[in-house]
Amino acid sequence: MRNTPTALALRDQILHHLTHSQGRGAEFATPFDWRLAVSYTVRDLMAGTWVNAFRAARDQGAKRVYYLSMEFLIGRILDDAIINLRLEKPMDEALRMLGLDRQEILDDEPDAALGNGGLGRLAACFMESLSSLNCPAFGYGIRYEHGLFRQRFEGGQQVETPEDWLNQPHPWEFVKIDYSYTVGFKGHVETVDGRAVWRPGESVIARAYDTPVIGWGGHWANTLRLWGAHPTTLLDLHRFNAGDHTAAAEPEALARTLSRVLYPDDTTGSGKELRLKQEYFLTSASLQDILRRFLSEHGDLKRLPDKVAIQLNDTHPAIAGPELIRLLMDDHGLPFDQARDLARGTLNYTNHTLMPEALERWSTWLMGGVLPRHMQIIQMIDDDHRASSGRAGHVSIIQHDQVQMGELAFIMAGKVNGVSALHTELVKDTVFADLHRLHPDRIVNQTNGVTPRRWLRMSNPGLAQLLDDTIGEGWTTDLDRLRDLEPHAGDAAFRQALGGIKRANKVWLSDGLLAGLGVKADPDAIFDVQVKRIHEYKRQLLNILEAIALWQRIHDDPNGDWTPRIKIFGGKAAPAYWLAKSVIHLINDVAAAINSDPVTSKYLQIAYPPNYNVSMAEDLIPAADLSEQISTAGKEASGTGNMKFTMNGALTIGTLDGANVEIRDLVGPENFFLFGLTAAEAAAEAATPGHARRAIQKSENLKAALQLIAEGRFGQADSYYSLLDRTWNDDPFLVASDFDDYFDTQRRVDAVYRDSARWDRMACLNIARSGFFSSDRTIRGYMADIWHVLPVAI
Ligand code: HBZ
Repeated sequence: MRNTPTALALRDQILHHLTHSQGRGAEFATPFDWRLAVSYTVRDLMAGTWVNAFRAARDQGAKRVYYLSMEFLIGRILDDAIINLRLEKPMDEALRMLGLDRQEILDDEPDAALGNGGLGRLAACFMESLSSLNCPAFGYGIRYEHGLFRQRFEGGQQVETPEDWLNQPHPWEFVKIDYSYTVGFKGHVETVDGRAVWRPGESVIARAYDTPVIGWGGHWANTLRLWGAHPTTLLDLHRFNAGDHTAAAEPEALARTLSRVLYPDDTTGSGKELRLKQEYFLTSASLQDILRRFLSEHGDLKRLPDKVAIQLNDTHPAIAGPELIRLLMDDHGLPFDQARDLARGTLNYTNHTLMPEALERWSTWLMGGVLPRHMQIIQMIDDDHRASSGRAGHVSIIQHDQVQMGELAFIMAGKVNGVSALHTELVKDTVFADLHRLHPDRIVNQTNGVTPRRWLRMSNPGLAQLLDDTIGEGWTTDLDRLRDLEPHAGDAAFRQALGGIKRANKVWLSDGLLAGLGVKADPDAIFDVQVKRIHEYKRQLLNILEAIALWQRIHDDPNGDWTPRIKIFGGKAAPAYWLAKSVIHLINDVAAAINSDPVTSKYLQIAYPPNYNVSMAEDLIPAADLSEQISTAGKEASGTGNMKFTMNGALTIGTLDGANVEIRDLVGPENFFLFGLTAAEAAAEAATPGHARRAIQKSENLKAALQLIAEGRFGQADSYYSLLDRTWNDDPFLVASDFDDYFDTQRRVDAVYRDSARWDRMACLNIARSGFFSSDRTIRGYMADIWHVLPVAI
């Protein structure tokens, strides 16, 4: 067991790093210098555990988990590391001794925004849980120089600027220059002595940059290994000597584009060659690294499935099937059948969406050009699968000259999982119905979860303290213990304490909103929060239309007994997703009109802070009263924000979609504001011609709200013609059909909020019953049902 250092020792180490790592004297140091000195001090305390954990796994011949993901949305590292190492108290004291402002130091750290949204953040929560559970694991990803773009608003519209977190030293990483692999592209395939030999036309070097991920208590640390792309030759000396200095640096520039930027499309794929190359770059480097480690530890390739479990985070690394077969056949001389079986014994695939536009497909022309050997192997896999599945030849990986990555991932996986109970059933019934009939045991469910260390202990220290004092610290690693709070729901003093913490979080957020946006949020108003990517199916439009309708009702009766509310939005739209961008514009235009209305401003305010990211979520979620989870039923695979809100004592207004279904079952229907069509009803409604127009005609509130937009009451009407046209004539996500039920349910929220004893009781029960949504539970499920991996003791 590690000894916790004293405050004095920490202070001395920070001063040591200030001099010896930053080269600064204390009197000249900026917050940046101090933050780096503090980070190096904390990193020193993780490194020993990290090295020992790797050694223990190796000495015990343990099976390891490899999580392959194009995204790891980790956010800031420093505070999380301090908390998991249990350093809060001595570190606070050390910073005080040095006269430093703790918050200023923490806020200096840029977010590592190497992801778009839920899928990337899930990978980050999983990494933390794997370490907290002593499960030997590596996360493999790409070290993007530019993470997800920064968002600004100009005239209410989204403007994107590049993110540049690596434009400064990144104190957490260790470069492992000896772990470098060549990754090839293009070229041709030859047959030499009866064996296929791929001669790539281009290649780059993948270099390992490691970040330790420390678990709770500092007992174990795994590795997040991010690949940076480097040229095989640094400089074209020929061209340099000929005087063409720019062209001489081309190899470097070309290689580095591979790890330059994160693709900002989430549910809409982009189909670009560079993206395919990035996917292969990640996959090939990771598999080469995995095989190298396996061979050095175990030797015999037949044991690969006993020692290696690989998880594919969506289809983005699905080229892993053909790549692993290629390595086993072409480099190690195994026959196809054996290579296929070893690959299938090792690989598993998680599906995160049913949205047809998100299902990856590559033209055989592009795939054959960029990865000619893989195209041959995909053909072999496809033929083999068709031959082995009897007459059921109707499932093909290659269809209409396209390689379908979902089918490829499914066929090459031992297990395929969905991310909530409802989603998994829909995966069986829709996208993979035919494959499910052929392989009825392959699809399993693993409902998502979130790490309670970051999402409770770190982001809501007030609540964490109350929990420690009331039920003990055990909840941190065993979130089911939150159940012990249930008896306290009837205790007025406890409820008051809980309400007081929420109010303090709201005051803190109000101050931030006032300083940052000039929006005045009354801490006694309902803090109604919708934060997530902007997407039609997530229905931010439904929320803002409800705001317009409510504003009108308040105008009708300005002396009525309205419940004050502030609606807070956060989220980015994919840069090419015009309708989503138009929703952003509308929210900002409506906010401008409503916030400046003297008649209604004490009852209704709207705030949309730009550039929503992990750090902003950590400020918003603990201050929320109401969590908006209002996607069209059947469209949101799971959601994970919904879980964070529940744990932090917000009540949910939501549809029966994704993990909302499980949240409602667990917290109890009486503690959840349900509205809207079910998944089956929604599918039927969407298929009924004229549904939108009919629903709008029936709803006075909605018709009037749409009318105000069309009249130009919010900015210029012509900005919103496409949005209005889509709502009236198409409305595939059923904003109109669900509107009245949503509006009425919001009025029920208003009424319940006024009874603060009742509200606080419901909030308490939401927290008490949220234990299931710990990512520790999710990871235990993967370990038992998919990976067959055991934890390791040091
Ligand atoms: O994955 C999300 C789901 O929408 C959400 O319901 C679920 O909770 C979460 C974790 O399972 N999906 C994504 O976030 N998807 C992406 O971010 C994405 C990124 C790049 C793509 C496609 C999708 O090319």
